[in-house]
Amino acid sequence: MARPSLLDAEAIAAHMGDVPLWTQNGATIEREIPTSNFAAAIGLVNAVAILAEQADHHPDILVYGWNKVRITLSTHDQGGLTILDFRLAKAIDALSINTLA
Ligand code: H2B
Repeated sequence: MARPSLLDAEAIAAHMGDVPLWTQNGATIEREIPTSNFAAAIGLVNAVAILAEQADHHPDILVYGWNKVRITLSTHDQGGLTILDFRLAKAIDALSINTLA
């Protein structure tokens, strides 16, 4: 299947409107998710891993500060943001997450 191409700045701005919990950071988008405890953080990582495998699109995931998860999305083989990143961001947002905030 053809890989989607890079989004331009205008398209990125439009997609950012659909994912208000995410912040653009250069060629990536990021979401910080504080959860209730370490087990909830790991549960979230596992749920994201399943979505990533289904999409064949894989985020960087950092668990830190005992209960927080930072998810960073970018399309490595395109060197920036594509529709795949925004699709996965929306799928992550649709998870039922036991967050603190
Ligand atoms: N994930 C991300 N984030 N970027 C990619 O370019 C990417 C990926 N490529 N997951 C996929 C796997 C590619 O290596 C396979 C062959 O589809």
